[in-house]
Amino acid sequence: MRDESAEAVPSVPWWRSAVFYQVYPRSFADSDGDGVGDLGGLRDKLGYLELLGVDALWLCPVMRSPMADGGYDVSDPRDIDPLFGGIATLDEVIAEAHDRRMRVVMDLVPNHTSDQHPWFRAALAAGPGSPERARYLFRDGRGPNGDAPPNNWPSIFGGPAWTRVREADGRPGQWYLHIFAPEQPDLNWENPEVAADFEQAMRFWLDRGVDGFRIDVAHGMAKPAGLPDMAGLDTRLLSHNDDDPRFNNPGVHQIHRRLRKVMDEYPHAVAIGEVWVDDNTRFGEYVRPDELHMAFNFRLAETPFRVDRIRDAVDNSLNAVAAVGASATWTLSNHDIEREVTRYGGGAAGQARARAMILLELALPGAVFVYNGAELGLPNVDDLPDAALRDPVWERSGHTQRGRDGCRVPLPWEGERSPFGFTTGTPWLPMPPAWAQLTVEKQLERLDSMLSLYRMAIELRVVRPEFAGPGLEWYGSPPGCLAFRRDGGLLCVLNATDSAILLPAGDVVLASAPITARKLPANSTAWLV
Ligand code: TEU
Repeated sequence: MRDESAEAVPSVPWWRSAVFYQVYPRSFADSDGDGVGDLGGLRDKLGYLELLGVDALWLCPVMRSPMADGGYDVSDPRDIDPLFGGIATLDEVIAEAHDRRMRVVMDLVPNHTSDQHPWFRAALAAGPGSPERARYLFRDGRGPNGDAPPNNWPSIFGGPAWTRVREADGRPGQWYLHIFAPEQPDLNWENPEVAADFEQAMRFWLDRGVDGFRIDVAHGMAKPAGLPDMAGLDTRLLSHNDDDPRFNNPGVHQIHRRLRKVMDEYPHAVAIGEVWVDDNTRFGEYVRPDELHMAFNFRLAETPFRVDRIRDAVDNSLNAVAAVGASATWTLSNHDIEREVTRYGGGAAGQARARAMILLELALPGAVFVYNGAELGLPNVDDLPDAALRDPVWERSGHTQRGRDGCRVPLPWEGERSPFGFTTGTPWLPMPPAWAQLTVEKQLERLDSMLSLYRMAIELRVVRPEFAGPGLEWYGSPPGCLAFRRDGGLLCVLNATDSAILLPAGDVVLASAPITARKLPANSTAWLV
């Protein structure tokens, strides 16, 4: 393990332009044959990630959890779940990743715990008005018998955001708030014990050598005084707007300032917030110099393959951070979002557009987040059998919304048949037979594969001086196309029309599709210097 505390902190921190690789541990690689990916599987594949050339890994939650929401329901924030292999295996992952010059960022979940967390069990046992209940958001119900929830808030996963508990005498009692599943009770961040415990968890992992955190629902935590009803009730699942009282309350910034003080004790480490806030000014508040280092900007992931919208997303993302001197982040997908190949139309066009978009993304100034499997061009799996679905959204929506499992299907590594080397057992979600063509093994052999494109692009981004500088300038381009130039001189041209265009002057260093007679085909991107 490197002792970076002794090293001088460089003026440009490592994370500013890093390529992060998001590992969804359940789905990456399984080392023990139980069909669920684990840290041993990740350790065994670190060579693959080094070959891919990424700077850092972001591990989705691996803490102890009953797995009601794929690990985002944490029952012990200072231990690794046995399903993933235990704490010694995490130490190995960190040490080996560091040996291979990759950083490791863990996912922390401050907004809620698991309902199996000792604190929540104690809260249930202790009864109304107790200090145990004061760590969560317990309230009496409305109506004469208290049998209506305390307010009208819906859960992001469907149904009400409140569940009524049974008190010790067996009678229906208070309600507790859960913005996500009932198995994920919201913590009361006004209780000093909550912040203290979270800080303890941060130090616990930082002391073990992790290089930072992805902070789950970083726009959550703070709640409005009195928990008022939501005006203009918004019952969409997995989605919300900026005025939603469940999120983005001003008190959240005080929390981030407090957490930043802990981060500053570990100057090399980074905190990246999951911040679903649309307004640029309000988004920027999260990355002021004394709050989070970076925040996920989801505009590109929400943008269809249209140049006007892509250009808007880029401008907005850059503007949102420029005002506060923070750096941008870019992401096309993650474990909550439909995979980009599918989002861009699927099939050959979806693949071509995803290739074009990764070159666009890697040409931008800032940090890039690659979700595991994107480098293989995996499509969403939209025909999983009902019985296989695990996302709480499926049950909570009364089987009307299938949820996010389609982007969480395990990775195909090798061979001709499922489970494609992912496991020696039965994968936790079935893997499509057609993925025989998308295995790592097959794609390593072909220069024209998605994987080879990622490898070449990431390498060029590191070694070429033309990627230098924080800024970009838009460049004239024909309708349906866009072009920008980086400070260092890289020119990135995207053709989103359905016919080829003539490239401007310059040497092509990489293109997402073959260039003949200086023509950039439809649905593709080229890098020129
Ligand atoms: O997601 C938070 C969140 O708000 C998402 O549900 C978001 O609204 C939606 O995905 C937008 O499409 C985080 C995690 O990324 C997610 O996997 C967890 O289920 C959730 O927190 C609860 O911890």
